[in-house]
Order: sequence, then structure tokens, then C-alpha cells
Amino acid sequence: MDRWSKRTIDALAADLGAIAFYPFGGPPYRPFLAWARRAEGLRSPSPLGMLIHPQHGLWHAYRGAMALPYVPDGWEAPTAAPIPCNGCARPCLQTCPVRAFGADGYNAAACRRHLASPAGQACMEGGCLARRACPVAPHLSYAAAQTQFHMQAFRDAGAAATAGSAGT
Ligand code: B12
Repeated sequence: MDRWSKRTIDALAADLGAIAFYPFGGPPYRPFLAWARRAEGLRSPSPLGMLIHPQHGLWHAYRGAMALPYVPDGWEAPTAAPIPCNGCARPCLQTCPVRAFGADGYNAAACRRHLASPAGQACMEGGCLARRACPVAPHLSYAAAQTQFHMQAFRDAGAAATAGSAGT
């Protein structure tokens, strides 16, 4: 996926006279979450840490970014998006079988251990249960093959090597 992203977005950037940046290849990492918030007018992350979008919910990720030396025709600054988590019962926080999302943030090691155990098969096959518990845009959740690709990449990558396709 990272090779595809680079090939596709490098070509697009060359056409547009832009500079391409990628979420992988670190550390250090480019601040994609901060950029995404500014680009899309998103005001706060979801309780899981990932950014939540009013229409796409948790089902969006970033393959690359482009810096343009000009303002494109028709571009308008984003308006502040509504925060979908306000008033939500937040089932995302109650659903993780190993309580990987706590007051101290996201416990990636506990998550990976669970995924590598027989009990983690539901997350491996159908995708992260906490992410799937989100009531926003469930119809946009990823297809099984796509989910399994990313879950396997996330589970199998070492802590330092997860910057790429795992981030979906
Ligand atoms: C390292 C990394 C991880 C690490 C650590 C993440 C963590 N939560 O600590 C590991 C491997 C554990 C991980 C896991 C996952 N990740 Co990850 N990860 C990254 C990566 C490569 C770098 C993050 C970083 O350090 N950036 C550098 C800092 C400086 O930039 P920044 O994040 O914009 O900085 C701002 C924010 O941190 C913000 N901020 C301040 N306080 C807080 C508090 C919270 C809770 C948040 C979210 C932000 C925030 O302020 C900073 C300054 O403006 C990014 C891609 C990227 N380049 O950003 C993906 C990325 C954040 N991951 C992503 C995803 C999807 C995942 C997983 C779901 C993957 C999976 N299992 O399938 C999991 C779960 C993440 C979770 N619940 O937090 C997506 C998020 C998409 C989205 N909708 O928001 C990204 C953007 C990758 C992508 N290609 O889209 N990830």
C-alpha cells in the first residue's frame, strides 16, 4: 500500500507542481493528524484517538499530502465541522476486549497481544471491535479483505515499523 501511495501521489504531485509528503517513512513523522484537522475543519479526535469525520466516521485514513505553491481555483477554507462524539454514549470505549483505550491513551502493546491470541480472531477477521462499535457511518466500514490486510500489517509489524499500511 505504501508503494502504491508513493507511486500514485508522486505522479499526481508532478502533474500539479506540488511536493508530496507521506504518513509513513518515520520517525520522525509528518504531522498528518494536525494537517488533516486543518484541511477538513475537524475539531477534536474521537475517544479512540483517531480522527472522526462527521460523514465518514472513523473510516478514513491518509495516504499522502501535497503542498502546492499556489492556491487552487475554487479552494475555500474549511468551516468547523460538527463533533459527532458530542452526546454519544461512546460504545467505542466499552467494546475493546482488552480495554486498550484508557485514561493513559492507547495501549498498542495490549492490542497487539490480543490480536496475536486466539481470542483476537474477531478483531483480526472483521476489524477492530472498538472502531466498529462507532455509530457514525457504519456502512462505510472496510470490506473484509481490506480490513484483514490492515489488521495483519498492524499485528505483525514491530512497534517501530508500523507507520505504513497499518495506519488505515
Ligand atoms: C506512530 C503511529 C501509530 C502508533 C502510535 C499511535 C498512538 N496512538 O500513539 C501505533 C503503531 C500504535 C498506531 C496505531 C494505530 N494507528 Co496510527 N499512526 C502513527 C503515525 C505513523 C505517526 C503519528 C505521529 O506520531 N505523528 C507525528 C505528530 C507530531 O503529528 P500529529 O499526530 O499530527 O500531531 C498532533 C497530534 O498528536 C495532536 N494531538 C495532541 N494531543 C492529542 C491526543 C490525541 C488522542 C490525538 C489523536 C492527537 C493529539 O497534536 C499534535 C500536534 O498538532 C500516523 C501517521 C502520521 N504521519 O501522523 C498514523 C495514524 C495516526 N494512525 C492511524 C491509524 C488508523 C491507526 C490504527 C487504527 C491502525 C490499526 N490498528 O489499524 C491504530 C490505532 C490508533 C489509535 N487508537 O491511536 C491513522 C489515523 C487516521 C484517522 N482517522 O485519524 C494515521 C493518520 C495513519 C494514516 N495513514 O492515516 N499508530
